[in-house]
Amino acid sequence: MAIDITELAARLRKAEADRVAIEPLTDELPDLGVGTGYLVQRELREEAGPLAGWKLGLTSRAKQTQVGVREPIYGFLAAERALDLGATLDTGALIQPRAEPEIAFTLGRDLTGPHVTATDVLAATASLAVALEIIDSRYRDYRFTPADVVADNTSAARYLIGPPVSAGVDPRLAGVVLEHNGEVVATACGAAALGHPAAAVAWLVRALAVEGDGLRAGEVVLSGGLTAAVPVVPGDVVVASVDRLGSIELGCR
Ligand code: OOG
Ligand code: MG
Repeated sequence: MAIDITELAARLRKAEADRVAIEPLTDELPDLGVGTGYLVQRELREEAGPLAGWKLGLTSRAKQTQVGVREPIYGFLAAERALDLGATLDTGALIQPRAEPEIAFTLGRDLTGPHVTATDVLAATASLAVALEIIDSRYRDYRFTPADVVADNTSAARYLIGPPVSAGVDPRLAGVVLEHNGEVVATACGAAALGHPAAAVAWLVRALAVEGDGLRAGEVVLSGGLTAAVPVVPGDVVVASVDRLGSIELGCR
């Protein structure tokens, strides 16, 4: 069967707009590969308006185990999906939201190329910040293959970035605490993301290089959830803390 990229992108866009989860694309198209998943994602990206940057997915063992996909992936961050500090999350706009703590990088200069390392990433970073990503798979119960989740822009939905901390902090050994309604539900450290959050960003730069793309000065990169994600419902409060980067809090309505 010929694969219609535009139709698959439309299906995902409709699921998001209607807030109704769909079955994985691979139920119908078992041969759908990750490469085709990225083509669907690219189509969504072209319609998403201005981009704030990029996101890594499934860079930690905790995240990989939670969704049963054992390879890192990347997606894009639409500028209009950013939450302001102090704002509440409208869970009614989403299907099955989950929150996860991440470390955000803001690039001070462009970074491209097939051989970029974690050291290069740290040298090009203007600031780091604690972040909370709100993911929302468009697939029922987060059931997906790597190709499905890549097509669905790696479940991206909303994100909240804390105050920038100028580079000089090495986040590898930074402790991470995730609290849900006052209870510590998970702890981690920066190294949970591919050994070093900057290594995760370097992986992204190398992956983008294959597409002739790269990071631009001013772009934000979420380096991937460091713990398993926690489901959120109205009334919940989630707090993410990272050593030397501080804490951010998100209330849900
Ligand atoms: C995939 C999205 C993964 C991360 O940080 O690992 C992601 C999912 O869990 O649905 O954003
Ligand atoms: Mg994430």
